[in-house]
Amino acid sequence: QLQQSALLNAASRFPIPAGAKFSYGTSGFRADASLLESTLFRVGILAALRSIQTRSVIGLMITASHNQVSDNGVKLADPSGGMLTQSWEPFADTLANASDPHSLLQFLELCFCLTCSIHVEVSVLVESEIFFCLLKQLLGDFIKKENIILEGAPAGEVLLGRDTRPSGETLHEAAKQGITSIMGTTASDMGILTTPQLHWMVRAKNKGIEATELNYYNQMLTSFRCLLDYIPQGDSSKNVSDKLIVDGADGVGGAKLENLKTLLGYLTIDVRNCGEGVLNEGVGADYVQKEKMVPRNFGPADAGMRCASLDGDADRLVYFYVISNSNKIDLVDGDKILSLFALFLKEQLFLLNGPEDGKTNNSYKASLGVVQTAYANGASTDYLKQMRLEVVMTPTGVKHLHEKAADYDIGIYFEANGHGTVLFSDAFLSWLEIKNQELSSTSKDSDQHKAALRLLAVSRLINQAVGDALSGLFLVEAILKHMGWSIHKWNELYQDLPSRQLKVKVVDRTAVITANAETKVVSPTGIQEAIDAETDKYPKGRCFIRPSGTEDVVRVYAEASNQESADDLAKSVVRLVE
Ligand code: NG1
Ligand code: ZN
Repeated sequence: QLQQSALLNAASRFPIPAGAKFSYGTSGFRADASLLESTLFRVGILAALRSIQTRSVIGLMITASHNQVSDNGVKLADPSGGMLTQSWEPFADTLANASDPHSLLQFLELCFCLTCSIHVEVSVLVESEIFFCLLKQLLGDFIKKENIILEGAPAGEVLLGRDTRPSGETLHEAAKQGITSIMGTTASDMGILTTPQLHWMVRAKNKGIEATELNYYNQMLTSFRCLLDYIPQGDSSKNVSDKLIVDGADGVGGAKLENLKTLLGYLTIDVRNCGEGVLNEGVGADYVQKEKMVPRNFGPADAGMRCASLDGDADRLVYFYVISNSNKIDLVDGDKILSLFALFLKEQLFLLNGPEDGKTNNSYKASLGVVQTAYANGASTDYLKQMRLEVVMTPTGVKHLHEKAADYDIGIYFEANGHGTVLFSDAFLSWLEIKNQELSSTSKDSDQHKAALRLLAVSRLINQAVGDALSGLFLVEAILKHMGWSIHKWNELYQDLPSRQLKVKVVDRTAVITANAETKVVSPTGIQEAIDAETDKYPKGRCFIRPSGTEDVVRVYAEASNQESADDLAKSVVRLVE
């Protein structure tokens, strides 16, 4: 049974703000923090139901990532630690918006394909009077539709995390009330965390692993040190500077890294923007990637040094170096991180296959794939293909990339903005564990054995649940040391095509519908032909538009052989959209 009185009492404290419309987009709900209490309460309810249905622990993260400090947001982590299953997103939308009869009706239609009689009945109800009844009915119907058996089901558990935004505390309280109003579901407060830490904890807890922050750090640092232990002997790694400067975006990631940095052995990290300034303002991975300018507290004195930037909730990572005598940077973005990881992992797979590839009794042909979106720089895609890697394109949003990457034994995905990770299949990992044991008795410390150890270490270092700036950073650092590469050498893998990204405020962004991994507009008609005609005017021109999933805008991306052309192409397509 739903605890009706608790639910109704709590619901009355979180009315929906007038005129607000919420949509569970690329990364959950996001809005000005002052509008979000009712949403957090309802997402809390949804998380509790998901936990009961899956009989697993669910995560609820309160963050608006790289957006301004006055914004906030919420997203759910499913039992695997990945994003909430897409089939529940419409329920999240309807629940978050369910004070008006129209959205309730949509929900009911979704559930039962209802008849006109109910249509009339619902539409005559007056909003203010029926709020409680709607919420109750909504949940009741939803519970039936999703076959959530409440009776006899163990109580649910939801892990709650939040970033450093001041609004996080109040929103956390609203979410907790929503969670605990469903059948004694527990809300476990994990405190202030990076988004990937919470996803990691959900995954760990559901696998029976201790889901503490300390355990997260231990696993990361042990595998980082293991990778350093197996760096090839020689001079080249000695040429890699031991110093790294990190921009923490004045968010949660910088503070976490600050705690870790004394435990790193060879690497000396200078963490700046740890929370003393305004979150994401002139700092952070999004700013660095989009503006290509030095973040606050960086300047000409840092010229040439290896620098990295995290976003506000530390699930994005980009590298850069300051160009001499300027405030401009050379960006080493998610595409280059992906390329670095792909080269390293391909090399390890090659070594692992060993001299007798295919002839041993215990061989395994592991598949390796890389996943990108249309925002990946065209030069990166060309480069990856030249390296004979299998490249797949998906729509924007981690859930799409993650799902594709999971098709491979080793699937690497990255968005150009620095969100990505490496996934290992269970089948490959089980085989690798056995192979490693075999090699440690037959050919300990051979190239093949070291490759097995490195691959196992990467699978433990890199977050298997979601893109993670901290674990990504440690993997980059270990690989650069392994390769003996400076950031400059890494950046020379290929040269980015000049690009420009712009956004257009529109009345209704959902009017733009795309296909082919967002590279073609199918509606409104005629616009794609106009974009093609513009693009054809520029050598190496490429351009696409898509509705943002996190902001009320349509995004325009253009690429061309020089910066002026990329700018012109983007601007002319903006005019087409306006
Ligand atoms: P939208 O607003 O849907 O473009 C942005 C990023 C995504 C992803 C999400 C979640 C770009 C162009 N888009 O989504 O890649 O990171 O935010 O944070 O960077
Ligand atoms: Zn983020």
